Amino acid sequence: MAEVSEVKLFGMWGSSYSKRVELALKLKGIPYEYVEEDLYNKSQLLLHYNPVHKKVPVLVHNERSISESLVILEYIDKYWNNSPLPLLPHDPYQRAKVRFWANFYDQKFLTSSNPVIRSEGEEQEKAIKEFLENFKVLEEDFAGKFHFLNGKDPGFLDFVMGSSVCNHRAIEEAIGADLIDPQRNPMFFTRMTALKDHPVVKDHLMTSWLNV
Ligand SMILES: N[C@@H](CCC(=O)N[C@@H](CS)C(=O)NCC(=O)O)C(=O)O
Repeated sequence: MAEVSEVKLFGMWGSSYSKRVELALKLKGIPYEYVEEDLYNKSQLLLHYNPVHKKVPVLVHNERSISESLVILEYIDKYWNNSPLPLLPHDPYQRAKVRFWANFYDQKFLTSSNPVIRSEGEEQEKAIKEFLENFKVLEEDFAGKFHFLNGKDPGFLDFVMGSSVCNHRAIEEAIGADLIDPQRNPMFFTRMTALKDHPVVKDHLMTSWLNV
């Protein structure tokens, strides 16, 4: 570990974005203080540390704040880089690929920006079709790849995807249709099932969170 550090995470229990950061901190064994935010009544500290987006998660490391979950994950990986458990691959091309898919995943599938839940009728049917097509694209990129970064422990993309499986399930319930299923998305399911069984995830995530 680089030096004595004071690490605080401002998060919210139901936030996939916060959850992925928590999992990364746990995996790397970084001690931190967790501060639960009420997003209907945001604390002055949250507004101070994330004046631009005013959202969780925010990581405060030795009084310096970092926001945006993907940026935070990269920071954690870079700062605590002598941990035996890297989040991103060393190879620059592979790193770029992981970042690409993480951005794709957030842009296409996460609830807040997801038109599947924000539309009705024909528009919703179109949004569901697009969701399935995008998932197919993601699924095809996984084909033939081992589950985790080092074959044993989860990495960046696993946490990005795993932290939001329960969101997909909530959307499915709301719209009354399956979005992801083991037949259509075998690679995703294999990867998420392995994630669910990983000790860090088992200890820190409710099983319903990763209901694959
Ligand atoms: N792109 C951001 C998204 C963070 C986000 O949307 N956080 C939500 C909670 S899940 C939030 O704080 N919402 C409060 C608000 O929109 O005012 C990230 O990756 O960290």
